[in-house]
Amino acid sequence: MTAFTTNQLEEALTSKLMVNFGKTAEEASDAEMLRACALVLRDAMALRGVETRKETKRGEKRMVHYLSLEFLMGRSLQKNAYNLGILPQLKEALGHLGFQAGDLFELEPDAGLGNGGLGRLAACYLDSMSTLEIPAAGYSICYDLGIFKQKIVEGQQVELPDNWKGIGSAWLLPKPEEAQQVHFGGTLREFWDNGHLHIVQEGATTVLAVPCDMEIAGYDTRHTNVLRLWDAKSLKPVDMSLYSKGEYFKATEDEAMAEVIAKVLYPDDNHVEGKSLRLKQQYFFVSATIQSIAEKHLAAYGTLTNFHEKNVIQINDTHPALVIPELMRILIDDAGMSWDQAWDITTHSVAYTNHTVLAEALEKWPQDLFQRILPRIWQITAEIARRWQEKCENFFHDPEKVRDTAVVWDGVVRMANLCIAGGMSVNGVSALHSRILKTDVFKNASEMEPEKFTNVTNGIDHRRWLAEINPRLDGLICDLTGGAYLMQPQALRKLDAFAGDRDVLLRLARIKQENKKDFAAYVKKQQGAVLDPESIFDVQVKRLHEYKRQLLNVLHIIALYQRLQDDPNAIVRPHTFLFGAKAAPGYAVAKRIIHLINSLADQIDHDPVCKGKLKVVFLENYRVSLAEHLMPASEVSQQISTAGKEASGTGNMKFMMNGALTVGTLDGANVEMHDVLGDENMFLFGLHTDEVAALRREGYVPQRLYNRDPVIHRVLDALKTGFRDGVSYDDLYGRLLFGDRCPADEYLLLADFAAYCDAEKRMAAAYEDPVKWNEMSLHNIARSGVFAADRAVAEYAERIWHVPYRRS
Ligand code: 26W
Repeated sequence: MTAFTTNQLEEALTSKLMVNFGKTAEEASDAEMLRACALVLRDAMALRGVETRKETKRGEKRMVHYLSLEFLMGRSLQKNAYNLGILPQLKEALGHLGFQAGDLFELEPDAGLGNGGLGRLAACYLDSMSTLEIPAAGYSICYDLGIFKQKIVEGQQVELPDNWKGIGSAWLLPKPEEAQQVHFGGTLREFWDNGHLHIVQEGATTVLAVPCDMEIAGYDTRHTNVLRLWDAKSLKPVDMSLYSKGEYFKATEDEAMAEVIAKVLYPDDNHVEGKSLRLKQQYFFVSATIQSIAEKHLAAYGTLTNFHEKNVIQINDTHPALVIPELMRILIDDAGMSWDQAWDITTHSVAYTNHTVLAEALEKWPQDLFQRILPRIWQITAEIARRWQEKCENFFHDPEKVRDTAVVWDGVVRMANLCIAGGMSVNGVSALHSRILKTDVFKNASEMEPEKFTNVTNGIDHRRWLAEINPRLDGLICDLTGGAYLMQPQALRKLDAFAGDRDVLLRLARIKQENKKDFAAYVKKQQGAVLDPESIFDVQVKRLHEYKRQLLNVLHIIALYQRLQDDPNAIVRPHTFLFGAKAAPGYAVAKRIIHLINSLADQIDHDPVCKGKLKVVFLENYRVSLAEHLMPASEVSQQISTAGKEASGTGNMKFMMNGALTVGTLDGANVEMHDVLGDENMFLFGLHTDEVAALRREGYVPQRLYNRDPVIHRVLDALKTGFRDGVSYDDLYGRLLFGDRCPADEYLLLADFAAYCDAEKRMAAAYEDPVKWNEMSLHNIARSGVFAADRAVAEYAERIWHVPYRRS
């Protein structure tokens, strides 16, 4: 069933090079060959995509539409070759043609159309939906610029534009004939005709949405779905009358206005800005998407009355929440349905996933902005809000609860409440997170509509995050248990049986060692830093946010450093702390923490006492492709958020699957990791959610800890003094002890500090017993199957989407 033999691939690549670049393989550059590879694979996938859609139509199957403002796809060549089952053939063909496959793969830019967890989750789910043969499509914006490239200059983050489309666009197939029009602004005119009230939006600005499709091939199947990325174009041609008058800029003004919508991904993670361009982006992609779905549905069934039977729309957080009023608009204004019928269809089509409980991340739009940009959508939203509020009033008879659950209140539109009102399902992304939604964040709404609330714990694409990136470990697993785990991740459990097998543990240790060497070579090449593969690789990689507590990790390293000052023999095992994190460009505190990590790294590098004992490295520009090099080489995974704040985490799962041991709090999916691993296979520490709440109620005073605990005292003082670069971190010191327009030590770093140091100590001690360590590592891999995206997507399919899927 393979798509290509080596020979066929060689031929296809050679002719692609000739047709596209007028070159032979000998003449072609790496970049040209990379493009040729992408085009050859894209052709093969496009063919399968056509077959898949035909089959979906023929079988009148229900289709899943996954809407997300972010898809953090990373690279595609190796992944697609892997899923098509032609990775070895591709490598061989490239070799014959005089190219090094590894170099070519490394040349591909990441498609970084996302910030962090939410975007990467969407990418992993696309893979599983195709692999499980679910008719599905993803929808987003075809940003010109993805997440910024991070450079570290003199210890500080500098953002550079991420122009990924040069080579990256080879995967995209533009479909201009399927373009949609999206209208902004203008005024509404109402008139009666034929006993019907009609509403038209006059004087609106129209933007053309042009789809660019990226094929998503499943593993071990011909099933191929599509990720539809909307590009924004101006409808109006350049105004030549202005142009001929010499007003060149004015002539292209409309064009520039339209195209700015798809210009750049907002680099904010867990923090809303409330910018009008962001609202325009949301409506742009939502409207284009729903129009395109409705158009195809009408073409297939001739009516929208059965829309909900044939379509389900999953919205990735509230960012696409406008699907609810937009679908209502299409059903009422375009299809002429009554409000009640339209509402019935909408509330049986849309499902909402919440990904964060942070108050500053919950989307709220000022009513006047909303109304100005989306006048008709505002009308519909206001009517949804009015009816929902009436229902809440009749249910609660409590003004406080009515206020809390309202969709529009005090001139503000609350998107999460809109999703609860208009959705058929609301889910959190880990057991703990879903419980917090029910008992805290959405307590009142869940009392009214308990049946809507559910949990689907996140999962990751284990074929990418294990098999593809860690071929040595994949080899060991296949030797011991066969390749069944690729389609049945729970089969990894069989590895548990080898925990007592010294040979297996030794092989596992060697694999990690080899991976560490590879990673050290990679880092040397990328940024010149020298890692000692004999040291512990202790890693914290994720977006930089105070709740994720990178600063707690830093405080512990400072304490270690100070111990080393007192006693140069305090550390026996060399320890390398690796950080990788992008800070939102406007998040000043996060940027200060990055600077601090680099100041500390520099101090340690220049202190002879630390030589061969302690090292800190900040990995520049953390992204999917860097994570792919890093995960197989990691030994310790830092998952240390304040309990109750991390919705799930998915990095934690990637580390576990690659055999790293977790130092973590009982937060997000760490709780479920602990359920399968027990205390003995991870290093838990810190306050639990209820203890966090209790401490806050009592009144948390971090200064007391500072005054009482000499270690904390000395560590914090070092922040104030700073390091050899002369930069003082007294702002961070002040934030921890006194707060700064926020509570002192809002995320309870000092409260958890002692417990954290102890956990690191237990971890370091465990490392000294390699047999024990590797046993634990093996258990982590063995029990990670439950965190496969295939399991998560199967749960969505069964409990929320009600669509069949391939079982193996
Ligand atoms: C509007 C600004 C904004 C942008 C992104 C607000 C909120 C977000 C996301 C919801 C933040 C995010 O990525 N959340 C993460 O989602 C992951 C996938 O479910 C979880 O594993 C992480 O715990 C959660 O932080």
